[in-house]
Amino acid sequence: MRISIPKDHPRATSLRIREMLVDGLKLGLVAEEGLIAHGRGEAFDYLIGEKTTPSAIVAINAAAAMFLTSSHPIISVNGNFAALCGKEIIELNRACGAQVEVNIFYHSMRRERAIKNHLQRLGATDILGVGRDRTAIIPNLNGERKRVDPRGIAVADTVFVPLEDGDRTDALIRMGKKVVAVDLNPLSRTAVRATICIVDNVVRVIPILIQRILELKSNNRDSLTNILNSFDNIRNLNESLRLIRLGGSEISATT
Ligand code: PTJ
Repeated sequence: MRISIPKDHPRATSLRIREMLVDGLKLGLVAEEGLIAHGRGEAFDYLIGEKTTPSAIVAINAAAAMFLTSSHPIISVNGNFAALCGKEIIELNRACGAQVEVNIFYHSMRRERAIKNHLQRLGATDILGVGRDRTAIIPNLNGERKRVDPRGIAVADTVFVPLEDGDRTDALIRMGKKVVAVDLNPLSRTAVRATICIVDNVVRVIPILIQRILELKSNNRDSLTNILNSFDNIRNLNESLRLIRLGGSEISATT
């Protein structure tokens, strides 16, 4: 049921993000299980105060440097990401040249095509990983996610995986690829196994990431490599946990 969310509702933004997922479900982009996965994310978002933390900014900076130093980066898109950030996925593709590949856990041809059509309606031109294009295999991975496009994830040096389930991150790392993840849960296997994990809501991350890529574009390779070398994923995850413990969202009488 759709109600008009009062602008001054303390959870207004969070409720609007929920509605984007419900709309995505109705459009056939999001798996039913995607709503539950979002709920897990929401709980962690609450704990970090529903804002981008300083440690997330450090990770976004490193992710921007990673995109700009990669020769074949790929943006992997699942149902939740398509529903939450459709327009921004195209902007990210234009900002850094990374191609877009659909790769979904709860696989169906219908949903795969719906995600492709949705992105094309928003202006995407070349979407990989749909239908007969999934002829390459990620080794050491079970399930349909192992089937990827031989022009995309299979040969990528860096894969961007927002809202991931951990198995694939692990398998991609074992293939020698760099993995940039966005996951609100700093304890998840994805977060721990990724080369760079941004602990923040993907809705807030992508606009900042695009802006940072555009700002860093004119930097030389050495300075980008310095940014990457000074980033330590586990240290950054621990900083995110420390911020949660400190109370990104302090209890007050108005909460
Ligand atoms: O479209 P499909 O079939 O590929 O399915 C996508 C989901 C997300 C359903 C699937 O990959 C899945 O089940 O994922 P998991 O294992 O539940 O992991 C999703 C992770 O994303 C969890 O750790 C959540 O905390 C986190 N998460 C949820 N919403 C957000 C988020 N992280 C960042 N931003 C969010 N909005």
